Amino acid sequence: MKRSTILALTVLFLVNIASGFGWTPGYYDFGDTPFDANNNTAPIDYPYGIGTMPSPGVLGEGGEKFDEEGFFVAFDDDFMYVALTNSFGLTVTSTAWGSTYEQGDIFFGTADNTSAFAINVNEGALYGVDQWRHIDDVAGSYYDDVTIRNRVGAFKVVAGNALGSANQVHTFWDDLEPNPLAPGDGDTHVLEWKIDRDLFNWDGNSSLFFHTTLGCGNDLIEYTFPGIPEPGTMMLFGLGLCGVGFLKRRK
Ligand SMILES: [Ca+2]
Ligand SMILES: [Ca+2]
Ligand SMILES: [Ca+2]
Repeated sequence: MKRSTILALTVLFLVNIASGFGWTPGYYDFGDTPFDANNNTAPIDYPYGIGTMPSPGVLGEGGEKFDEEGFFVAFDDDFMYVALTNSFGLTVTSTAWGSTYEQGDIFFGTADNTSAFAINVNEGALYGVDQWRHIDDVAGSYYDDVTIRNRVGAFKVVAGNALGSANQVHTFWDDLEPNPLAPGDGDTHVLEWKIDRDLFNWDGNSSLFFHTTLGCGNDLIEYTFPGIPEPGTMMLFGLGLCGVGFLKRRK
């Protein structure tokens, strides 16, 4: 066997090991890792010297315990698929504060109302939202810090219409995360939902804005789905490429 062939096979083998993570028993294959740029960071500059890490950063219990670590959205013709990765699943308890905080609902909507809809994560149901509430007013939460309370925004649905079920699957991996924030460990939860697109009113090509937080406001996920290109746009793009091919051939 040539040395280059051996090298190619070795690389293939290593790639296969690296992509060993699967989304099973999930609904959609989002790729090889459940983490994205949200892992070990927060889109908020927290006070007390914590900075842009999930609060409390590397102090005390550490922000790892409260880390929201990945968020994924995809559509096919019939369904919307959403996945959230975090360190704790549906609830996390702070031993320092003696409080338990819930994972917030998954709010989404278009630019004119980014909290128009929500996946109620406890019921596994999709809601049209009439009223939502902020994070919990309990020990250890950022409720009293109005800037952060407002920044993390809608936390749970209070009133609305149940539009239908959001099929939900919750998977736990022990020590999956390779580089957790000190003094945390690598415990990883992935929550996934599969929702019938007919349940909510969306034109398919407007951007959809998603956000979710947890009851203490210690982290936040914000995600923009850019919309699905209209078939007309795809066709024009295709024609454009054909045109390039035509021009090239004429040279
Ligand atoms: Ca993490
Ligand atoms: Ca995070
Ligand atoms: Ca983690």
